[in-house]
Amino acid sequence: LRLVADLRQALVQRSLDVVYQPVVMAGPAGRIVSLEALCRWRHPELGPVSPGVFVPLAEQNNLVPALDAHVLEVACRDLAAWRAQLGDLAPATVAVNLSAVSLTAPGLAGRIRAVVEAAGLQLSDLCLEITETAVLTDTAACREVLEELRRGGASVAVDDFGTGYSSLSYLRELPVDHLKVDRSFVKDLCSADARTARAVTSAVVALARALGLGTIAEGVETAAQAAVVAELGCDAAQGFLYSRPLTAEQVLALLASGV
Ligand code: G
Ligand code: G
Ligand code: NA
Ligand code: MN
Repeated sequence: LRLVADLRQALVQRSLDVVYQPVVMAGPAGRIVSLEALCRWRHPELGPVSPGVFVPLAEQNNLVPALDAHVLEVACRDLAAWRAQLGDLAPATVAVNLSAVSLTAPGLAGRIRAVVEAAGLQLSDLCLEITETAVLTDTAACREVLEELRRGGASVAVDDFGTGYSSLSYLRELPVDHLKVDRSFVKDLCSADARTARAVTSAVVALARALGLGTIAEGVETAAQAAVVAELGCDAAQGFLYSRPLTAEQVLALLASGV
C-alpha cells in the first residue's frame, strides 16, 4: 500500500511532528504537571492523516518501534529546550506513548536511557504511557524493561485503563505508577445516565489508592466533568477543557506566561 510506504519514508526522514497536551492537577488551580507527546503526520499530498489511521497502520507494519523512538527523541529535545529557556517554569516531565510492541524490542531500556541522556535529561524526566491495542504476549520481558526504567527514575502510566487490552491483569503483571481513566468513562460523567461512568471512575480511583498509584482522567471537555473528576478523587486531568495538543512553540509561550 502506498500509505504504508509513505509512512515508512516519513519515519526515515523524521518528518512526523510531535504536539503536546498538558496534564494538569485536578481541581480549580490546574497547574501543569506534565505534557503528553502525541504524534502527527502531515502527508505531502493528502494533508493531515489522523493518528487513528496511521498508528494502527504502523502497528500492522512493524513501524511502531521507529515511531515511538522518533517521538521520544523529539520530546526529550523539546523538554531540554523548555528547561533551558524557562528554568523552573518548565514541566516536571514529558509523557511518551509506548506500544507494547516497542516494549518487547530487545535492548529498549538501554536505548531509552541513551536518548534521554543525549538530550541532557534523566529518566526521572520521563513518563512512559503504555498504550495497548493487542494482547501483551511477552509480559516477562515487558516487566523487566519497565522495572529497569523505573529503577532509573522513570514513571509508568497505563493508558486507556479499563478498555480494550488495558485490563486489570496489567496490574498484576507490570510495575506501574499511574492509571489513566479512559476518555469513554469521563465523557459520560455528566450525561443523563452517569451512574455507570461514575461507578467505574470511583472504582479505578479506589483501586489506584489501594495500590499506591496515581490517577489521571483523560478527555475532560467541560467544567462540569472537571468538577466531578476532582470530586471522585482523580489526581490529575487532561482534555480539551484545559488545552488541545500544542506545538512546542505554543507550549513555550503558554509556560512563559506563567500558568
Ligand atoms: O490525539 P490523538 O489523535 O493523538 O491520538 C490517537 C491515538 O494515537 C491515541 O491512541 C494515541 O495514544 C496514539 N498515539 C499518538 N501518538 C503516539 C505515539 O507516539 N506512539 C503511539 N504508540 N501511539 C500514539
Ligand atoms: O489513547 P490516548 O489517550 O493517548 O489518546 C489521546 C487522544 O485523545 C489524542 O487523539 C487527543 O487528541 C485526544 N484527546 C485529548 N483530549 C481530548 C478531549 O478532551 N476530548 C476528545 N474527544 N479527545 C481528546
Ligand atoms: Na496516551
Ligand atoms: Mn489515553
